[in-house]
Amino acid sequence: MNRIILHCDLDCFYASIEIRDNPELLGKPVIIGADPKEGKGRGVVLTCSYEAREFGLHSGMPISQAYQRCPHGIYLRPHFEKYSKASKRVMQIIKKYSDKFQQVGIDESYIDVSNICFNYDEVTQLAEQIRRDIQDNVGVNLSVGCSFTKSLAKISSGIAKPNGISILKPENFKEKLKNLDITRIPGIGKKSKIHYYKKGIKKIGDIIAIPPHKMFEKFGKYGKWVWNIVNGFDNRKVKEFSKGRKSVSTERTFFTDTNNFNVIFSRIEDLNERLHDLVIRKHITYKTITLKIRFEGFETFTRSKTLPFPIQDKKKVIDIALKLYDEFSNKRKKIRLVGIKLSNLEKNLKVKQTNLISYIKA
Ligand code: TTP
Ligand code: MG
Repeated sequence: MNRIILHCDLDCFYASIEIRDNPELLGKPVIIGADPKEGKGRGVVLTCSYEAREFGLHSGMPISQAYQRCPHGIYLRPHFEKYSKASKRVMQIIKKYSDKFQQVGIDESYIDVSNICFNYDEVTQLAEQIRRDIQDNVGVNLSVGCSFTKSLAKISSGIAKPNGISILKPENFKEKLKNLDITRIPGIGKKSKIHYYKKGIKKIGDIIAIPPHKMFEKFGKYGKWVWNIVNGFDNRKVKEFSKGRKSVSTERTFFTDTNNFNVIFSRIEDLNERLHDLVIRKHITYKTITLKIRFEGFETFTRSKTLPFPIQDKKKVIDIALKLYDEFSNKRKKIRLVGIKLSNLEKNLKVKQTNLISYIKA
């Protein structure tokens, strides 16, 4: 019997919380991120409502560009504490439905319900129940994707969005995927798609059809991984790496507050070295990299990046940490503390220090 895995992901999470708390925003283009300052603002869009997405807005877009495309949008600053509280509540609720539960981001989780549901009607009922539970108790929309592997469940939740359920069964998943654009695959974004397009690969069907060794020749290890997942080969289990340990992190306070980039950079490198001594020794891979910054006066912020699949790559962490650092638009303030956290951990005895995701631009 195939496994049955659900991937649960909230719709436009930060924006949904703001809309929940101010229903007048419902149905409007709501953008969460930096202050656009009438098009002159710095920083990025963290997320936006589906109405805003119709204007081409998306997470990571410079806020100035978002403003050009959607000047009448409602631009709000984030309230991270509120989101963190809602996230904890959502995860508590989802966890009730299965012991095999794995949180993978602030608003994303997998549950394995193979021992709970025996056919796809039952799966649909269960997914509806979870969605109602979240709506009644947290007041936001959850989309649920179901399939027999984690990666197909994740692609499926993308199909389900917004506010729906989608099921990819062993007997129909190839048919349902074949006409979708390759950017539906986790990890293939706007930049890496160009690479695939150049070699004639545009639809998921193009990947399904190609012999696997060709994918390896053309796109390396990541290409082979992509071939495997769209053909239904992904044995990864829904399980936390360890009940006790969900992340590894380290942080340091500066002797005196500083905004000297070289000092900050070398401290980030030190922290990264120390974390990698540990993760290499313990054969730990991670998917999420978080940078913590405390400014003078104790204002503390974190920024995270979650990759589509686990890595153990010291250099990549530095690259990502620097990009995250760039997102702090308030560079004039001096910094008191920096920290790095690696989370979404998995144990992998075979892990090598290689850059498995060289095709993904972070
Ligand atoms: P996502 O689940 O990727 O996006 P989303 O929930 O906003 O929208 P979707 O309906 O497509 O799932 O991310 C969850 C939250 O994480 C998002 O609301 C804001 C935050 N986030 C960032 O801060 N930076 C980012 O680059 C992304 C992608 C998300
Ligand atoms: Mg989401």
